[in-house]
Amino acid sequence: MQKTITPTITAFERSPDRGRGLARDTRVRWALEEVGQPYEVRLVSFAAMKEPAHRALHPFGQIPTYEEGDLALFESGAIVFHIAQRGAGLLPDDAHARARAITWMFAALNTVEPPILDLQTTKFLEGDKPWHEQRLPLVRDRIRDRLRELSARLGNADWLDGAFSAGDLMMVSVLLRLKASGMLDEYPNLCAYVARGEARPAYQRAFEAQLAVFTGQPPAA
Ligand SMILES: N[C@@H](CCC(=O)N[C@@H](CS)C(=O)NCC(=O)O)C(=O)O
Repeated sequence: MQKTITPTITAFERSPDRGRGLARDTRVRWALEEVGQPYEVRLVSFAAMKEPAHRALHPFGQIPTYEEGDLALFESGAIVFHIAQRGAGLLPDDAHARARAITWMFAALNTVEPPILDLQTTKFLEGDKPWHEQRLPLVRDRIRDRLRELSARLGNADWLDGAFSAGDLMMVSVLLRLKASGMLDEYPNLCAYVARGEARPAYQRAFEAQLAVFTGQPPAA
């Protein structure tokens, strides 16, 4: 990165996913690891996230946030984009390739993530509703539509558009939310794509760091 200020991000003090890496600080940690930028983490409780001090950083009272000197950002997409612009390795130099990588970041967040989040909402927040069982297959089908289309585009390629980029980082992060559902297994090339992302040393470091918050153990050296 161009600046030497060590950024500080926020993460859950108690991660509801029990350290499975699904909270959105993981994608930010991953981006920081990819560009080799050291960072600090401030852990916040659910109560503190809703306090004015945190809302000054994040109007919606959520994590992650990112502070670097007098710059404060929220929204994981904006944060990863900022990191990718400052560091090397997440956005190609060629202007068109760079614009396409950014397009994939938006596609991950705006087109692929929403139906996946909908599945989590219906599972965890609407399970007691009388219409839950009818809604579930509809939500799953909307996810399948996106997975089928993404799988067709990826084909046999390693990454979505040439070399690994912030677009892949975001897409893999989004798809990881589906792992436990088994839905990814229907698309072997997407499974392999996600596995390639998870195998990256930068991802592993990010995963271990967020897990350490949950276990209380320092990340393995
Ligand atoms: N669109 C936001 C979503 C942020 C978000 O939903 N954060 C979750 C953790 S992954 C959160 O803070 N949830 C607690 C809450 O909303 O109270 C982003 O990408 O950063």
